[in-house]
Amino acid sequence: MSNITFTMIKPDAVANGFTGKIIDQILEAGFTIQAMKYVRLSEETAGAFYDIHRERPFFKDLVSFMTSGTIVAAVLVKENAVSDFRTLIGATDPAKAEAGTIRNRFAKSIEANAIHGSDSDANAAHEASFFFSAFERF
Ligand code: 3AN
Repeated sequence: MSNITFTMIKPDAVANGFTGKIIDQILEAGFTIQAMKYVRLSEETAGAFYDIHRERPFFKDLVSFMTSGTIVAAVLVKENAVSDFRTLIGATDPAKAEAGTIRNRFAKSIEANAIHGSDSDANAAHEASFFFSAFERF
């Protein structure tokens, strides 16, 4: 069972002023924050992060969206973190996300979907170390 997951509050949610509300909902759900920072992704960094989607039709738009503004990257700790966090954020498409989930409350579209959550323990570990050095994790 995992105890960490990696998240990004995406440019749409940061620009719309939802950062505080989203962090509050994450803490209320029992997660603690091991690391957190503002980041502005370059095309290269966003492309590397989403490398598994490189062949997908939405890849170019995804990179352009993720580099369009500041994001908040964070490593979160909780028992069963990956799965519980996916439940908390809701489906990729906010129109299909359950009521009360972060994407249901704050996302506008499948692309501008407010927040990222790792989809496996292996990816959580990889994504956390992609963004944070050991000195930035507490
Ligand atoms: P999730 O973030 O729910 O794990 P993934 O990993 O399948 O979803 O997709 C990564 C990101 O790519 C999504 N968060 C979303 O921003 C974007 N994305 C996924 N599917 C689509 C799609 N059909 N059209 C546009 N963007 C998409």
